[in-house]
Amino acid sequence: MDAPMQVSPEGLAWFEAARFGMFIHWGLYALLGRGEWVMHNERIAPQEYAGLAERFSPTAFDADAWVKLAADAGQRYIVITSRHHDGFSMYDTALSNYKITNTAFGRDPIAELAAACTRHGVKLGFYVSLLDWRHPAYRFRRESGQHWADYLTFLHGQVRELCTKYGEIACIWFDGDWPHHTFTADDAYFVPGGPFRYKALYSMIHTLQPNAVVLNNRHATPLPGEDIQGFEQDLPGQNTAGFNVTGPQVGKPLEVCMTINDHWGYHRADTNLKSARQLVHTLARAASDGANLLLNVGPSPDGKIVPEQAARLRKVGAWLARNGTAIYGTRAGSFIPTTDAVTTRRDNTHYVLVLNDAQTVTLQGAPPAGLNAQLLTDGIPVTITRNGNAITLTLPTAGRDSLATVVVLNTEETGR
Ligand code: FHN
Repeated sequence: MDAPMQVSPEGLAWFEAARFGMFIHWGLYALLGRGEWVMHNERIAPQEYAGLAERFSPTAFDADAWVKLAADAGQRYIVITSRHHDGFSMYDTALSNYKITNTAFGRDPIAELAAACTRHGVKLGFYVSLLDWRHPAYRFRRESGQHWADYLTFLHGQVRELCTKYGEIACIWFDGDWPHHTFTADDAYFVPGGPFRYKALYSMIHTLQPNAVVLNNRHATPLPGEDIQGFEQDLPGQNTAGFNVTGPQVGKPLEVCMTINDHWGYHRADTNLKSARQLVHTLARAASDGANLLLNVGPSPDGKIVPEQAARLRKVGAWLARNGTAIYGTRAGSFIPTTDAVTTRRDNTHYVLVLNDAQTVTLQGAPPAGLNAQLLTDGIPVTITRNGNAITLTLPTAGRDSLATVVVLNTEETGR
């Protein structure tokens, strides 16, 4: 019998209901504090870059503190970089000596995170870079005499490790194969030496971890075996960052990944943080599109989640503690999203997430008669006025939430 090629229905349902996750970009690059692309951007030779491993000593790393923060933020899963494009493994792999357990730090943070995730009821998943700026069989085949098959053995072997060493996982999140990107002399060494053998890779994951979803951030329509369609730095259907050239595939579960500031990896000078209000609005818009939000933090080289990022996450978590029923386990909204409001839906209940401070909000695509409306948090009634296919809600002045106010609309309608 052929190996299963998709996640189990239970795994997919869990992932879709989770709606909010923490992305963590953490690696040697944190030491330089100029983002995770610093090795390429500043043309640092692999040997020189490897010197960072001698200095890497994140003694403040506390897996429980990280996972507790995610839980406090209302994030139901964590996706951490097991190996980014720089080729340094952040766990105790048997397939490379270029790894965190060979530094003075000597610990396996991913094992510690896996244990902490179990303690705090958060799921753990792994980012895996397909691209490797250092591996002899990826970048230096001519010099090393190694072959593309050697890289595939390494890559598939690492994925097997991640699927077998750390208990049940949420996902494997691939990155670094970008079919729509035009390579130039500048980044010619990014080009893989052959196919990644996705069918075998995905079958292995789905066999070893039947409840884990596979996502490949190829900025393209998902391939067979990819369970989720991802969007980078944009909501589904938008393409302000230039990555999302293909629109959302109908019926596919979606995930948006986004930075809190303008970098994934730790960047000392990047203080352009999105506010808690902006983050709540992005989470609401993603949920109203039927998408999860995987929100990134870039921990510092000493192993701490940057306090300004943590503070924003806690504010989002406090909002979710009041309003999470409008986000978790919901489906995309039935009303047309506007700049003022978006909606999500659970059966016959619609949640209107009001994103401005105006007293009225108008929604197009009104459901049938028999509607009633109230604020989610304290049940204060909201007035509904109909005008053809539109409804206008008049909100009370009391009970408003400075991040986003949720109105519950109940209808007798069935189905979507
Ligand atoms: O190049 C990476 C980047 O460093 C980061 O990991 C993001 C996360 O979605 N993905 C790549 C760009 O597509």
